[in-house]
This record gives sequence, C-alpha cells and structure tokens, in this order.
Amino acid sequence: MSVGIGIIGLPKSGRTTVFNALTGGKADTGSYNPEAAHIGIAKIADPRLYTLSDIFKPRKTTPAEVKYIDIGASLKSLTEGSSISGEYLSQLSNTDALMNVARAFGDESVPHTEGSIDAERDIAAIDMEIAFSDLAIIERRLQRIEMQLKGAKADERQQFQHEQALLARIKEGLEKDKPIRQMELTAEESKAITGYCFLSAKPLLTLVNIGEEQIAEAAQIEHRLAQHFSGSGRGLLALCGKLEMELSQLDAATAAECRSDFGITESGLDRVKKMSFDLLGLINFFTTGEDEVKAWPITDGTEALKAAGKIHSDIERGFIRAEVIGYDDFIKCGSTAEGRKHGLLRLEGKQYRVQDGDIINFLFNV
Ligand SMILES: Nc1nc2c(ncn2[C@@H]2O[C@H](COP(=O)(O)OP(=O)(O)OP(=O)(O)O)[C@@H](O)[C@H]2O)c(=O)[nH]1
Ligand SMILES: [Mg+2]
Repeated sequence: MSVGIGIIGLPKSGRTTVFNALTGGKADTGSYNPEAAHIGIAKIADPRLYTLSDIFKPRKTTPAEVKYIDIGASLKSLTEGSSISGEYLSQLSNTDALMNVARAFGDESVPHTEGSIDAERDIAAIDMEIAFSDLAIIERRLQRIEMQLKGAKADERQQFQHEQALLARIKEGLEKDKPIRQMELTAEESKAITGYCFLSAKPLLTLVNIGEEQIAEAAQIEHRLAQHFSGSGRGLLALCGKLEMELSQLDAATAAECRSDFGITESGLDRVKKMSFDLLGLINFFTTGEDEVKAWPITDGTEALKAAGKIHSDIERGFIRAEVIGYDDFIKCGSTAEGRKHGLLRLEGKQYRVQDGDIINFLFNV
C-alpha cells in the first residue's frame, strides 16, 4: 500500500489544481463536489531509477508512488461535524502527511473568503484549524476518561490516569500553538497516541500557490514564509499551481521548453514530491532485473527483513541473506559482477539497516 498525503487548505486556494498537477488528474477546478474526494497517484521521479533502467533495459520500470487525497471540504467544517464529515475526517486521519495549499495568487474572478490575499495569515489559520481538530478529539476523550474513572478497578484506574495526564499535557502544548509533531514525546508516549491519528502529529508541507506574475519572486516568497513556517517535520515551498497543472498535461519536452520560458529550472512538482518524500522520512531501495527495475519506498531505518517483506511476504519468511551494493558503487563498477570482484557487493543479514539507493537482491528459500 502506498503512503498517502491529504491535501487541505482554505476554499479556492487551488487545492484541486495542485492535485491535478501532481497526479495528472483532470478533476474539475473552480467548483467543489462534497460527495467525492479526489484520490490520485503521483510517481516520484528518482533520476537514479532511470539510470538503472538505461543499464538493465528491463521490460518495465516502476517508480515509487505516493497517493494524494483532495478532500475538498474544509477542515473547519469537518471538525464542527456535519453528516459527511465523519468519513472525510477519517480519510484525512489515515493519511501519513498533510499538504496545505495556501493562496498567494491574486485573481479578481476568484474571490477570497477573507476579502484579501495574505498567505501568512492563511497558513496560520490552517495551523489553527489543525490544532482545533486535535483539541476537539482530546476534549471528547478526556470527558470519557472522566466517566470511565468512576467505575474503574484499581489497575484500570492507573492506565486511565496515565492517559489523562498525557492528553492534558498535549492539550496544554496545543493551546500554546505547539503542534504535536514538535512536542518531545517518548517513543512510548508516541505509541500511546497513534490510535488518535492526531493531525498536528503528521508531517506538514505548506505549498504556497503563487500566480504566474509572481514566478520571478518565487524564491523570495518562499524564503520569507519558510522563516516562519518550516522546521522539524514541516516544509514550505512556492509554486504556481495553475502553470504546473498546464505543464503536467504537456509532453516532457514541450513542458521543459515552457518552463525555461518562465525562467524555471526545476519542475515545481518534482520539488513537491521530493519534499513530501523527505518529510515522510522515506528512502528508496532498488531491485533490478531483465523484467523490471523498481524503486521501493521504505521508512529510513527499515531493516533488510522488513524491506524484503515489502516485496513479498514469502521473501520475508524465507529470508536467507541480502546481496547489497550501494547505487554509487554500482555506477562506478558498471555491473554487479564487477562490484563483486571489487568487494563492493556485500552480503547482509536480516538486521541490516537498508540505506538510500541500495540495490538489493534478496536470497530466500520457501
Ligand atoms: N490566477 C490563478 N488562478 C488560480 C491559480 N491556482 C488556482 N487558480 C484558480 O482558482 C480557482 C480555484 O482553484 P481550485 O483548484 O478549484 O481550488 P480549490 O481549493 O480546490 O477550490 P474549492 O475546492 O472549490 O474550494 C480556479 O478557478 C483556478 O483556476 C493560480 O496559480 N493563478
Ligand atoms: Mg477543490
């Protein structure tokens, strides 16, 4: 199952436009349909994958994928609770990260609910909505614990009191504008709250949606806002959603030409995907062969046995060893056989911590 990123933001900030650009989707912009969230897949362009593909010339080349969900409804309306909100909120809760699209583009034909354009104000407003959503969950839970404590036995009591104290501490932090991702929780505490799927615990990418006429200032806008809205588990970048959506519908060569006309050197979408990937703490390992060259996204720190399980449960079950060569070593040697000769192809065990760019052949027996 691929990791998921939930797109949030104020109405008319360009969420669906950005969603279309990222996923090559063709969902209607300029109107929002409360009956259906848009779900799409973005392919993560890792240049190393294509280099490997040039070498192996496989029948199939498969990049890592990230799922994006454009909920449409506002977070505020979800927290306040209407009939459809439960389902949307749970879809959002089940994502691995959030992306807030904040409007910076000016366009008279698209009125802003606040009457003016102010990205900084809107980013802060969404931060607040995220905190409110978590506070609402905590409030409800604390009330329940209060009730449960009344009839609890001694051993249960202690457990409830533990949870009560932890939630009270988190609540206090949230009220002081500190999102959960920035709180210093122990591994045990983090584990204790995973079931709540708190939104402010998720990594957050803020995407500042600028207009075409602001492209020349993109780096400055980004720099200014990133000073306030980046940090651990949090990233910010500026791009023109409308232009990126249009470019995403062209073939690669024409898109690159248009990009250079605007003085843009790098695909804004690739930057978004790369930053999402990094914020999620993901790295790629590769498998190679005549049939398929494939990038496998895993959480940084994953051990070889679990990485094997990503490919197939049989490979995890029957794991013997992993033959590993780092991407740079492989490129230097030009082939696995040469790598072996130079002692750069290593045999690793179950607990080997897979590194970004590792090319792995799992040996297994079932
Ligand atoms: N000028 C300009 N217009 C944009 C840009 N990005 C989006 N828009 C326009 O803004 C309007 C809203 O864009 P959407 O992508 O539908 O925004 P949304 O947040 O999904 O909006 P709702 O779901 O309807 O709340 C559309 O008419 C877009 O064409 C941009 O970078 N520049
Ligand atoms: Mg929309």
